[in-house]
Amino acid sequence: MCVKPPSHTIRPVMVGIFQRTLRLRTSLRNLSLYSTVSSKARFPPVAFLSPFLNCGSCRKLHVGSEESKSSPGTVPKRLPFSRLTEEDLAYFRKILPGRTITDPDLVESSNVDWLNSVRGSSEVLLRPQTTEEVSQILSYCNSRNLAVNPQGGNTGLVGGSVPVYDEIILSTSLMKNILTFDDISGILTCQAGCVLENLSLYLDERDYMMPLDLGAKGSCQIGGNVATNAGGLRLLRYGSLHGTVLGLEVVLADGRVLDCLATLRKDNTGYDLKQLFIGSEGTLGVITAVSILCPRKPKSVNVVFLGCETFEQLLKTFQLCRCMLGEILSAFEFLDSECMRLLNAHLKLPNPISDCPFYIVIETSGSDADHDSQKLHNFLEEAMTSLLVTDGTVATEEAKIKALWSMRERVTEALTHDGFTYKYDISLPVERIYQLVTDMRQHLGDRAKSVVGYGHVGDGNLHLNITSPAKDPALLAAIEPFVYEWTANFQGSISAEHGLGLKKRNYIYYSKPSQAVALMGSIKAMLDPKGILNPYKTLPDNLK
Ligand code: FAD
Ligand code: 2HG
Ligand code: ZN
Repeated sequence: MCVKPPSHTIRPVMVGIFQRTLRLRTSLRNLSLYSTVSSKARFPPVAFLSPFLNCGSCRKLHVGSEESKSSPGTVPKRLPFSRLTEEDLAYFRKILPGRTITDPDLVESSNVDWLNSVRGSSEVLLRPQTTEEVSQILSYCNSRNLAVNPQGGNTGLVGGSVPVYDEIILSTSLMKNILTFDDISGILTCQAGCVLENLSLYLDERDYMMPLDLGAKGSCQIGGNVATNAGGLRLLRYGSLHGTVLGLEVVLADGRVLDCLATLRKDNTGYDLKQLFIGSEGTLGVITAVSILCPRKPKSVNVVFLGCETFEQLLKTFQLCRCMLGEILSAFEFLDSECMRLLNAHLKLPNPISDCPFYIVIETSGSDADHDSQKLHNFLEEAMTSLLVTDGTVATEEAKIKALWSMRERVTEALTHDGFTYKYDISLPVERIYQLVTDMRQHLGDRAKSVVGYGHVGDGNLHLNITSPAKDPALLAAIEPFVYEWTANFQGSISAEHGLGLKKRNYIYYSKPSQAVALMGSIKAMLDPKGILNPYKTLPDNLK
């Protein structure tokens, strides 16, 4: 039912549009919720033992525990790294006085991931402040054959940010200095441990902004963002970090410092080595500093929250949006009604419009409020009169913009309250993305508690999340490899933006040919011959 009057957040100019189209909404109530999509299970479920561990209130397993060894295909075996000794600790205390943490209560939070789904058993957390200190740590660990787990804000979603066994945790949290900012070019250089939101606030005061934004901005660090090649909510407009990162400083496994911290837009002197480290998930080097190209802060920002009856209409709205909003479009995100149900139930966030099967968050960013407002007005009028959208609300003030964005950004948080969550981060041709959700629902029947779809429509990136009251191996066996085979069948990627980490490392072959994976193995062997950097992550077990 999409007949609720538009909420108070609609600007006066928009109110008329929504009022005029109330009658259209009523007629839409008779349409079916979903257009027909093939829901035949194309691939039979194959039993699979997962590296996922219990989370939330459920019983936790330790990756390195005896119990975990009963899943040999999935939990990697501990590699023959040295064990930490008192001599090692004495060395670390000498170079990092007061920043070599061994109190188990203090190390605990760095051993467990944000999802509370994987857990290591590291005994030491190192907190360097300078590149030189990182270099000393790695040089020592390499010579001693001690494994190291680089860690930023520990918000990663694929089990890459925490140790699997007793790897030393090297945290960049104290490396939080901004080094330079050029207010002509908009190029920022900073240490890797700067929290994304702090960088955004710093730039905001200077009329600039970060080219990336994500729900974890309050905790994630720029080094972690680069290491995961995080996509987020603004990729549609500002592109990926492969384009906006201009330079990196990286400490290699043996302690050598690779200074590629260029601040140039153009530099074709040989191979672009920094690209290797973007998205390498801490397996090739520790990123210690980043230079990044930042766009000007837009003078006018609008956020629209719309409701649609079908995913086909949502896609048509996307097309219309690109056509009519063009250069001012900065985000086009979606969530389905199941996400809305979880936001209401678990976070008490009320739906800002009437109930619909699909919701869209559109953001425009431009330099002329009147011009942007006129464009948005024309777009909304067209979208409403052509029956593509059935209800909506517009925000121009910061607090309201934030409130509308939270409907999209907080779905991940809402899911953590729904039960044990199986997460899939899939790239597909955009017209296919919701078909995976409907096919999965059909495939699982009532075996799952919730099956929800949301994500970055503009980037063809679906976040398919499935919950169950507790960890459920039978459910998992029904989901995987079905989800990966389905994705591969449409030439999609099994990891659009979160990386592979521990959880997805062995599924890389669904999206990469074996020659490419073998070459990745050669690069790893060249840069980290002893394999001390983030072992058990990203690369499949057969390469180690
Ligand atoms: P961590 O989680 O600490 O580490 C992630 C990986 O990078 C690990 O493999 C780690 O070893 C490595 N690493 C960290 N720092 C370094 C370093 N300095 N050098 C080398 N390796 C390093 N991701 C998206 O792409 N888009 C989103 O929209 C998005 N939204 C999210 C929303 C929420 C609520 C949450 C919890 C996560 C979200 N993520 C998203 C996941 C995303 O990958 C991370 O939030 C972020 O990029 C990781 O940064 P971090 O500092 O927390 O890194
Ligand atoms: C997002 O876009 C993040 O909100 C998280 O990438 C997605 O939790 C997820 O599945
Ligand atoms: Zn995402």
